[in-house]
Amino acid sequence: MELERRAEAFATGAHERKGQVRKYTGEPYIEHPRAVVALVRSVPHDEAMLAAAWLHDTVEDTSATIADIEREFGHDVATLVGELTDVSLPSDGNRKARKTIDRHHLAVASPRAKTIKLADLIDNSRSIVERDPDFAKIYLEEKRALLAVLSEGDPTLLNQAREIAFGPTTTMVTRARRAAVEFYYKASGVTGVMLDWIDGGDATDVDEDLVSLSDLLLRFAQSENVRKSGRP
Ligand SMILES: [Mn+2]
Repeated sequence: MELERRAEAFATGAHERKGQVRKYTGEPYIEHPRAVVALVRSVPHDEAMLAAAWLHDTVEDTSATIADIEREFGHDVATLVGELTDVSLPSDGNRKARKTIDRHHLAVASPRAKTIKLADLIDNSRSIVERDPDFAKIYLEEKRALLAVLSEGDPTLLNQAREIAFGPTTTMVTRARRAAVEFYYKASGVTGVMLDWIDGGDATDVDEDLVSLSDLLLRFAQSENVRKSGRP
């Protein structure tokens, strides 16, 4: 059997034997790894990443060990699953302290593992935002901290995760700023000026609900006029 199908079968069996179901919906737990696999498949990936996506919660949630994964699926898959397995212990303190330890573990993980973690974060966040809006506030705050260490993951999934964790408006502003910088570079051949303007914080007072690319460019042009002529 090919690697991915074996990983699917192993994960399905391990979560089933544990009687594990998805929180909120009660559906078989394997539906979560299945959704994570689909997200990883939607971006550049390799077979080991798909296998690790199926297996990513087995060591954390079932009796399977990293040694089992290594024996069944080899070193590469086992390394990825290890990178995706929380290392904190209940004795490490409260939820916040444990989350900090696990975040540091992910910060040093490989870009491939970070891509799978982004997919995991997207699927979990979607179900929590839908089913448990009260808990979502704390949860998304944790996810925002986590995203800071996942920027080497796949850019498409990073963007999707950011949209969930920060809200679409902020992402739109970020995108508009990036697009504006590129547009300005291409149009003028002058580099650095607009980036300095944005980095200098002059763009941050833009009302996030109103900002658009044309609005941003207009504001930049106005600030340039002020800078060059010394008057508005
Ligand atoms: Mn998971």
